[in-house]
Amino acid sequence: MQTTQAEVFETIASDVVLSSSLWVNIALAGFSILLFLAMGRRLRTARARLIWVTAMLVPLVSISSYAGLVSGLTVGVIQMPPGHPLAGQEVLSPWGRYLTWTLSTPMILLALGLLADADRASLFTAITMDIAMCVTGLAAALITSSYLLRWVFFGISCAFFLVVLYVLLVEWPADAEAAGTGEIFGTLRALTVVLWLGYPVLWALGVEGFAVLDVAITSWGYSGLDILAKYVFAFLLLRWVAANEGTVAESRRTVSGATPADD
Ligand code: RET
Repeated sequence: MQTTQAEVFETIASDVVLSSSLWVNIALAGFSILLFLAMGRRLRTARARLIWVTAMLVPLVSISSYAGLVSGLTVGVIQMPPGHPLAGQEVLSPWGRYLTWTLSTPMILLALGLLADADRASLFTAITMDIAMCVTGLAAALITSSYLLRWVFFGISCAFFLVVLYVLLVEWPADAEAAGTGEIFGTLRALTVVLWLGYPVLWALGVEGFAVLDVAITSWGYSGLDILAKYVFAFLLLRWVAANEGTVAESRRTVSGATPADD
C-alpha cells in the first residue's frame, strides 16, 4: 500500500505522544541555537571558534532533522518481514533520524576531538567509523526483505560503534590530559559514552528490533537521549571553552593537524 506524505503527517499529528516527542526537540534546538550564538560570540582564537561552529552545527542539524520528521518527509511506512514480531504489519519508520545522525554525530566527535587536541588520523577514524555506524544503522532499519539481515546490519553497525568507543575511551583521554583539557574531556566523554550506548538498546527494544516498545515511546526515548547527548553536551562544552579559551588556544598541534615538531 502506498501511503502519502500527507497521511503520514496526519498520523503523526494525531498522536500526541509521538508529535510532542518531536516538537519538544524543535523548541529546544531553536533555543540552543540562540543560546550558543550568544555564548560563543566573544571567542577569538582559531581552535575555540572551530569548536564553537562545530557545537553550533549540532542543534542546527537537529532542528532540520526534527522538522523533517514532523512534516512526514522523512518518515516512511514499512512492512516488517517474516520473523519480526510485527511481521506483515505496516509500521511507521522515522528513518530521517538515522540519516541526520550521519551529520550530527560527526560534529559531536569533531568537537570532542578538537577539545582533546587529537591527531588527524584518530579524528578521521572516529568520524568515518561513526558515519559508517549511522548508515548501516539506517540500512538495518529500512530492510524489509529479511528479518535476519536487519540484525546482520545491526551487528555491522555495532562493530563500527566499537571503534568509535575505542577512540573515545582509549586514544583521546591521553591527548586531552596532555592538552590540559583532561577534566572537561572526561566529563563529556562519560556523558557521550553512556548516552550513546542507549541508542542501540532503544533500537533493539523498539519497533525496528524486538518491538517491545511502540513507535511513540521509542521516539520519546531517542528524543530524551538527544536532548542530553546534543544540547546539554554542547552547552557544557561551550561554557567550558568560553571560560578557558586560553587553554584551548594553546594547541600542541595547529588546527590543520601538524604538531609543532612537524613544523
Ligand atoms: C543504531 C542501530 C544500529 C546499532 C547502533 C546504533 C547506534 C546509534 C548511535 C546513535 C547516536 C546518535 C546521536 C545523535 C545525536 O544527534 C544506529 C541505533 C550501534 C550511537 C548521539
